[in-house]
Amino acid sequence: MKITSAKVIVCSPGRNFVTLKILTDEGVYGLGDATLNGMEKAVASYLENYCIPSLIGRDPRNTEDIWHYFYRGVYWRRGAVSMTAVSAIDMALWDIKGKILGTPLYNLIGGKSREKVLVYCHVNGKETGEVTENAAKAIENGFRAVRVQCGVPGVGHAYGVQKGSRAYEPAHRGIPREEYFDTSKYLNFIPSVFEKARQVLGSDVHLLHDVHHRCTPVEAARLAQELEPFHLFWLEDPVAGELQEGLRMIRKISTTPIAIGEVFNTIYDYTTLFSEQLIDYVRMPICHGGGITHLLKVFAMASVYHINSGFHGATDLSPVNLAASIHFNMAINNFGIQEYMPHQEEVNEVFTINYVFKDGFLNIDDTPGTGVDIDEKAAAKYPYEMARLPVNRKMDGTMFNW
Ligand code: CS2
Ligand code: MG
Repeated sequence: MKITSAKVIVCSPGRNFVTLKILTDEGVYGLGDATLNGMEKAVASYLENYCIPSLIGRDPRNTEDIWHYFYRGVYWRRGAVSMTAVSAIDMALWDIKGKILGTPLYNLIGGKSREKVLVYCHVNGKETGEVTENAAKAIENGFRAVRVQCGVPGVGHAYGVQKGSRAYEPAHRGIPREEYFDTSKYLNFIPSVFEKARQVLGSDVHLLHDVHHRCTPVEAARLAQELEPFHLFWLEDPVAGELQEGLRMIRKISTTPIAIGEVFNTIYDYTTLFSEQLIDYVRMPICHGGGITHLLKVFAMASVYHINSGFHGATDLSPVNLAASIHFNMAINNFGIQEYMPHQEEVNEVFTINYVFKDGFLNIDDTPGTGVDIDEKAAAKYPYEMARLPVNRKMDGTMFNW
């Protein structure tokens, strides 16, 4: 069996997505998600100009060797752009493997450890009352876990809180916007939101919060400590985490569970975090963290240190990635939770999906491979439009030292 061609499909049904399609001499093809929010064309170009020419003629079943060829065989290893490309290749090859063996992806990586996958949704609001009202609605709609983000008094626009009733989307068309943030106002305010949320919502629902890497270690430690009485499921990306040792201070001071790494892309971003047990959940998603092949290794290591999965699942990751994540979460022993934000309607015109949300969980069917397909004609109706994530400054205009 041989790879005969591969193509990169860039489309924008509401937001930009990059999909890799690998075709074989047996007529079977596989799909991989290569979307990197705000850097879509960089990944597409790396795939088209550098990866695809060396994929042609290889046996698609050799997932391990091909992974090492594209990771270790490349002089300039790692980095978000190249790892997103490696992830997409790997995902597409596992999709092919499932299709030729006639079995869903989860069967290839351990079978089912569970029948369905616990998810959390996003809940936002301009102020505390709106947040608790929206959280109550989400719980009524079946969610058992909600991520709570709130506007901060005195901070014009808090990242992670959508404007008006539009679907949450942090990227904006055109060049990056510059936004302003005040960490001390944020730190003084956020614990009161969770105090209110617990009063209104009770103690059963899982509450999560995303700091979006906006604190230094000492600020994050204070926040984790002050949120302790409200028993969060996790505090996400409290610090940027490039300096892995920075997490030690948070851990020493608080028992609030920590999730980190939606912007990480290899196991080497986690070695200190794992071996010193500085975190509880891994955020690195399949489409940015080296695909199925690499994440199986990451989660084998995480399991030794009692660390669980908590994959990134915002709408800027495509349905191909979400389906692969559900399979992965079904199979591994150390599953924690999956982020789930339903995609906009137009996305379903382009992608055919095989998962469904019910009573707080995602369920997936037993279509061979990953189970998601793309309609290329529909994709062509939605051409790429540049959209970028914002840049953040302190109120006085200085760039942050996060
Ligand atoms: C966020 C994302 O879902 C999350 O946890 O951090 O919304 C993130 O801001 C975007 O995915 C960035 O592309
Ligand atoms: Mg996040």
